[in-house]
Amino acid sequence: MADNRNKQNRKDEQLEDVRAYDTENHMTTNQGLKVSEDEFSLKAGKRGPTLMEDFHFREKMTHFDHERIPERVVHARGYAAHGEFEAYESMTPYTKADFLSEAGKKTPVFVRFSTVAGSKGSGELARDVRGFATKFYTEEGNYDLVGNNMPIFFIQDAVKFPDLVHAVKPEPHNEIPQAASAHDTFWDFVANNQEAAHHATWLISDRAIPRSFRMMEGFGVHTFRFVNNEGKAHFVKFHWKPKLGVHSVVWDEAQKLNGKNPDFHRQDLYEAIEAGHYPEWELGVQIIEEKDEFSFDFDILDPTKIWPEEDVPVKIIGKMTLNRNVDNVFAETEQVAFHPGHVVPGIDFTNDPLLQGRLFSYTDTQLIRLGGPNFHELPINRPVCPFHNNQRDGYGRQTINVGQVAYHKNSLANNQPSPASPEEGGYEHYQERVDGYKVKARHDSFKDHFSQATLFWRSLSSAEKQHTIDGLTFELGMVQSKSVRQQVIDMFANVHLDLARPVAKNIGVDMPEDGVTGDGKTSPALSQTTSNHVPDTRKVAVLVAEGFNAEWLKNTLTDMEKAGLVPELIGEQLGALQGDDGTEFEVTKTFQTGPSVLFDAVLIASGNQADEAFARDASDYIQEAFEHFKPICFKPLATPIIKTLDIEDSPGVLQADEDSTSFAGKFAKMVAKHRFWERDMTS
Ligand code: HDE
Repeated sequence: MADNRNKQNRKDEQLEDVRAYDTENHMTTNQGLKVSEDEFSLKAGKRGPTLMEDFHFREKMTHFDHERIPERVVHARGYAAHGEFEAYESMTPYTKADFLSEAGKKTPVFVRFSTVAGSKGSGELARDVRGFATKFYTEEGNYDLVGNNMPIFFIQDAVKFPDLVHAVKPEPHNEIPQAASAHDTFWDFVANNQEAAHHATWLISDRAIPRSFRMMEGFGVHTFRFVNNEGKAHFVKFHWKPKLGVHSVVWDEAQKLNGKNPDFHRQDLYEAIEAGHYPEWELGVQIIEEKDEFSFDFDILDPTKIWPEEDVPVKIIGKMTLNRNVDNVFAETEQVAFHPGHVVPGIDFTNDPLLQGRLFSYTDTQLIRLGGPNFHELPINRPVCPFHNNQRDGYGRQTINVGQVAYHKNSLANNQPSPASPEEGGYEHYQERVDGYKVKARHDSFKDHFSQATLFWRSLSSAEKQHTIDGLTFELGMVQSKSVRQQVIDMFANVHLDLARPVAKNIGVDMPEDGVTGDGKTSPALSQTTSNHVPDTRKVAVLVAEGFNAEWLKNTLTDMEKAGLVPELIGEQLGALQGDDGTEFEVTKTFQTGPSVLFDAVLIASGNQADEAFARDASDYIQEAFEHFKPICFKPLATPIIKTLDIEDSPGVLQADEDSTSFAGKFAKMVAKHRFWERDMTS
C-alpha cells in the first residue's frame, strides 16, 4: 500500500520539480542574469530614445508578445483541478486495465470542465453542452476519458463535426452571437441534420445550464470496449455520477449570472476545493456482452443513443475526488492535452464513426495549439511512468536523448528500446473481425433519430418539461428566419407535440398537425428529480441589518454549517455590523456585490434598526430569489417584507423558529430540495 501511495505521489512530485517560487529570489533574465532595473528601459539620456541594446527589455517584451496560444477551437472556456481516483473493486473479469484491477487502488487524475461553443473569455452560464475530460495518470500510461455532461452527441459521423461547429459558433459575417446556440445557423443545421434531434432536446433542457460543475454527470458518450486478460471483450459505456446530485439553474438566473459573475462555475469549484469541500463523482459502467450486440432496438454503436439505465444497469466501480486546485491556469489547465486515443491495455475502441474520427482530430489539434509534437513533455501531460521511443527533435523538445541510436531495429544499442509483448504490458489492439465494402454511407440501424428524444421528453418531470418548452421558445425566438423556425418545429413534432405545439404558438409559426402524442416508455434516471438531493456546500445569503438577534444568529450560523450549508452575511455596507447585544458580525458582501443569483437560498435575519433602504433592497432580493424558486426563510422582524410580496403562503417560504438547531435542520431540508418548482408563478 505504501508503494501504491508513492506511485500516486509521483504526479505531484513531477509538478513540484517544475514549479517556480519566484518570490524568494532575485529577478533574473531567462538566461539567469540578475536584473538590476525593471521599471525603466535603457535610454540615451533620461529623456532620450530607448536603445536596442536593452536585452532585458527585449526579452521581456518578446515573451509578452508571444504569451497567447491559439485557444481550443471548441471547449475554449474551461477550468480544471487535480484529484484522485479510487477503485471500489477488481474489474479483472472485464478489463485488464491496471488502475481498475484491485479495490482501494488509487490513481492521480486531472479533470477539465468546459463549455463548448464560447471563446476563452465567454460567460460560463451559456446554454451549452459541458465538457468533462479526465486524465488518469496510471502506471501503464495516461488514460483520457474525454466526455461531456450529456450522454449523446449531435452527429453520427465525425466528418460532420466542422459543419456542426461552424453552425453553432458566432455567424461569420458579423461574429454574433458569442457563446450561444440561439441563432439562425445553429437551428438551420439541426433542422437539416435531424440526427441532431436527440441532443438538441437535451440542449433545450435544464441539463444545458448546470448549477455547478460539481453537480453535473459525465458521460464517455461512445461505446468502448473492455478487454480482459483472456482477450475476451465487452462493450462498455462510462458514467460519472456526482455525489451532490445533478442540478441546474433557471434560464433567467443563468443570463443574469453571465453578467454578474461570468466566472460563477470556476469560482464555485475553486472555492469548494479551497474550503476542503472536495467534490466527488462515482465512476459507473454499463456493460453489454458481445453476443448481445444486436439485441437492442437501437444500434449500440450509434453515439446519438443512450443505453437506458433501467435496461442496462450502471455498475458503480470507483470514486473520484478533486482535492487540489491548479497552481497556474495556463501551465496546467490551458496546456493539458486530452485525447480519446490515450488508452491503456484493457480499454479499446469500437467502430462508432464519431469515435473513429475523434481518434484523428485530437493529436492534430494539439499540434497547432501547443506548437509541435512535444506537448507530451509538458509537466501536466507527462505520464507518471517512464516513456522511451525513437522520436526526436521538434519545437520545444525538453528531453536530452543520449546516444547515437534513434531507430529500431538496431544492434548498436542492443535493440533498445524494444516493443513489449502483451504479457509484458504491451498494448495490443482488439482483434475485431472486419469485412465489408468501402462505402461512404450510413447504416440503416443509425436511421432512427427520434424515439430516444421522445423517451427523454417523456421522462422529464412537469417542471423540467416546462423549462424545456421555455428553452426552445427562447432559442427559436432568437432565430430571424421564419422558415428555419418552422422547420425546427416540424422536426420537434416528431419528438412530441406537447413540446412542439406550445413553442410553435410562442414563436409565431404554424402549429404542426401530426406528430408524436401521448405516453409511452420512460427512463426515470433521465430526470434530475431522481438524482441525489443533499444540502452540502449549498450557499445561503443571510440578509442582515443593525440590531439583529445576535445570540440566535450566532447559533443559527453554526447549526447551518453543521448541516453542511455555507452561509454568508449580506448587508447594506461591508464591514462590522452590531447585533442587539452589541456583538459584531462581519458583512462580506453587499446587495450589489452579493446578488441573489450567487446563492441557493435566502434567510432574512433583518434587525430592529433596518431602514427603508434595507427593506427595499431585501424586498428586491427576495423577489428575485422567489422567482428562481429558491428556499426563503425569514425572522419575524422581516414579516412585513414577505407580506408586501404576498408570498408568505407559498411553498418554500418559512418563518424561522426561535430554536436555531431545529430551524437549521428544517432549512437544510428545504435547501436540499434545490428548488420549489411547485411554486405558482402566475398569481
Ligand atoms: Fe471533442 N474536440 N470532438 N468531443 N472534446 C476537442 O480537442 C472533436 C466530441 C470533448 O478540456 C478538441 O484539445 C471531433 C464528443 C471535450 O481540453 C478537438 C468530434 C465529445 C473536449 C475535438 C468531437 C467530445 C474536446 C478541441 C466529432 C464527448 C475538451 C481542443 C467526431 C464524448 C477537452 C482539443 C479539454 C475538445 C474534436 C466530438 C468531448 C478539435 C472531431 C462526442 C471534453 O480535437
